[in-house]
Amino acid sequence: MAGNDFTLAKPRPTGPPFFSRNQIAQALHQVAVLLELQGANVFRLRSYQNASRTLGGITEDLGELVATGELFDIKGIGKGLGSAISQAVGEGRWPSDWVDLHNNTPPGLIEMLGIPGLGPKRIKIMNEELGVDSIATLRQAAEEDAIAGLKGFGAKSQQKMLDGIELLARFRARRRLDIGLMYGEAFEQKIASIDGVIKAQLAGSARRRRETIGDLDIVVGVLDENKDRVSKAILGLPGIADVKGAGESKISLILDTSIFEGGFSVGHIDPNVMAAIGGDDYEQLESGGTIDAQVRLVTPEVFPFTLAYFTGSKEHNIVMRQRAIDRGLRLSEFGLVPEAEAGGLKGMASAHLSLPALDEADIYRHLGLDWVSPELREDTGEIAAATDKLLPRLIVPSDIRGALHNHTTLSDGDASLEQMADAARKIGWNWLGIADHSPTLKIANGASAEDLLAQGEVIRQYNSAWAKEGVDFRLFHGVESDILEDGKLDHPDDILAELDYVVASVHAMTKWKNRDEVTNTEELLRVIDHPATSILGHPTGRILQGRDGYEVDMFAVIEHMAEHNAAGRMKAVELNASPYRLDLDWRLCKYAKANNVPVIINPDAHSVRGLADVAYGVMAARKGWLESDDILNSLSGHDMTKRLS
Ligand code: DGT
Ligand code: CA
Ligand code: CA
Ligand code: ZN
Repeated sequence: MAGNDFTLAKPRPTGPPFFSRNQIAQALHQVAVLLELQGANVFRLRSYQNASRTLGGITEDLGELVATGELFDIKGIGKGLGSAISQAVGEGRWPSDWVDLHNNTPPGLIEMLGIPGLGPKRIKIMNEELGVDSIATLRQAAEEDAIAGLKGFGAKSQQKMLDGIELLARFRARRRLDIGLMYGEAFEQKIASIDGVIKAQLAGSARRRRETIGDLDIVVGVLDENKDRVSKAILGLPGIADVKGAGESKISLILDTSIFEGGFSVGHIDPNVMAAIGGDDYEQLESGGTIDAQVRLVTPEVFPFTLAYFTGSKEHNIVMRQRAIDRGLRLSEFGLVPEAEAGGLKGMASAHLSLPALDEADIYRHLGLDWVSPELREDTGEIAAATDKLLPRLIVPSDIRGALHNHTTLSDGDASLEQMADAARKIGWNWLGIADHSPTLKIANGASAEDLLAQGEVIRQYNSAWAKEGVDFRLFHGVESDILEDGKLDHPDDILAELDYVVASVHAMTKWKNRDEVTNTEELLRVIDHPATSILGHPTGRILQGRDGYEVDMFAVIEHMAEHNAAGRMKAVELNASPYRLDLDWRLCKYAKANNVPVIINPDAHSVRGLADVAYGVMAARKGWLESDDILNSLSGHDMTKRLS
């Protein structure tokens, strides 16, 4: 069951302790689930559930609790479970009845547990009543409408299962950028700290900052004589769920969440997003996921070539290779070899004939090019720009001086206005915009006009106090207004006129997704025409790996915004920086830039921690070729005041 989270973890090679607290808690939870699938006694499975929860919450070191025997003193850990856990942690052997339970449960039933919203109890019922024994047979039964008729199920839960199956399939195929980077950076660091490793660097789509990642590619620089030892050390790292192949200079494996020492958490998800991706089980689904990784071990001389090759993209590589051919050179992952000298030699055997390169920039220089930032390597004009020395000066995180779309406890945020302002100042921002939800969005506790105006009064007080104290920081007051029927905004016009700005957003996704592109586009154009609208929030409503956006002609939308801007009316398009959204898509950033439509990178923060999401927006904006002048975030508070007036 490679790649499935529902297995007993392998012991660490160096123990005791052979398993972490997390792994034991996970194993107990799984036993409880498997017992429930088998219809075991409720009390029995509850004791496993409780023990799992208890261990999940303790702060003491589990290895020590086992070593001293104090484990048995913990409430809810009886004699039986205590010995089972001690054996696992102390000797690296799982109890045989746990192993049997895993081995004797049909794999198809375990596979179904991965579907969000579907638990063991209902799997058991469907198995007994309809003979459903895998995801495939479940889908078939649901499509034949057989599930809806079962007692206690219904058409709604049948549809939810179909949606869950689709979500799971997407989710197994790719992971979001934030998750991929979390794995990738943890793995890169662990490899880098192995003795004998000269350099370890993440390549592939993660280095190019694609919005989703298929697998991780890591290039490791190591001397030939250390290769074997380093390979072995990599295979012994924690977090490896399975090894798919291990050759002399190439290792393929599967990582799971035990790579994260501090545990795994997906952070705050706002209720809209949560609703779109299958509810409460989401965190569990996410933390159960895995990611594939491919490691290449090469000598330091070859490292830059291998790094460039495995950074890709494939399309970029093809153009690069052709450019080399035009110059009588042969470019590969092993080097840049003059055709005339290579003769019949290929691959690693020709590496010693390569033109030298200390880093990637040398490779590009050999081909008459400026070094191309990895985000741009998608064959969308970067080679031509690198030839003509016209590559953009991409934005950097320190260009960000503030952001305009953030929530507080007035709607569905976790932090107060004061906490958000403090946090923004602490990270060195010069200003912060607050845009809580409008009344129509009940799921997000949209604020009334009265509360909104009161919030504005508080903001004015803060601003004048700061001005008096000589503090160079200010708050802007906005709203995230729902787009209603006929391109109208939530709140009456006179209320909206009181604000510094309005983020206009679609949240009625079902309605918008059931409509055609023309209708949706026209509606957006109308809302852009509304004099109060200053920013179009998360313009397509997509949730990465969750749901596609509604159909809309974003080119027409951007062109329409361009007309307003040309006439002196500021209409900015949001690049929502939440890693669940990254909407505006990076592919459209360049179009906004070409049309002089300003982009605002907004974290859509629902907590103090959420402000940090702006980093993903910066990655996407870089990928979209944006420079400091193209984004509103780079303005000073003083200039922002002028832009919004
Ligand atoms: P992913 O994993 O689907 O998110 O995307 P990548 O770009 O990481 O793709 P992956 O992992 O299949 O391969 C890593 C890089 O290796 C890719 O970006 C470019 C290079 N590469 C792989 N296959 C080919 C190929 O057939 N031709 C060329 N020129 N380059 C390739
Ligand atoms: Ca990859
Ligand atoms: Ca790969
Ligand atoms: Zn929103």
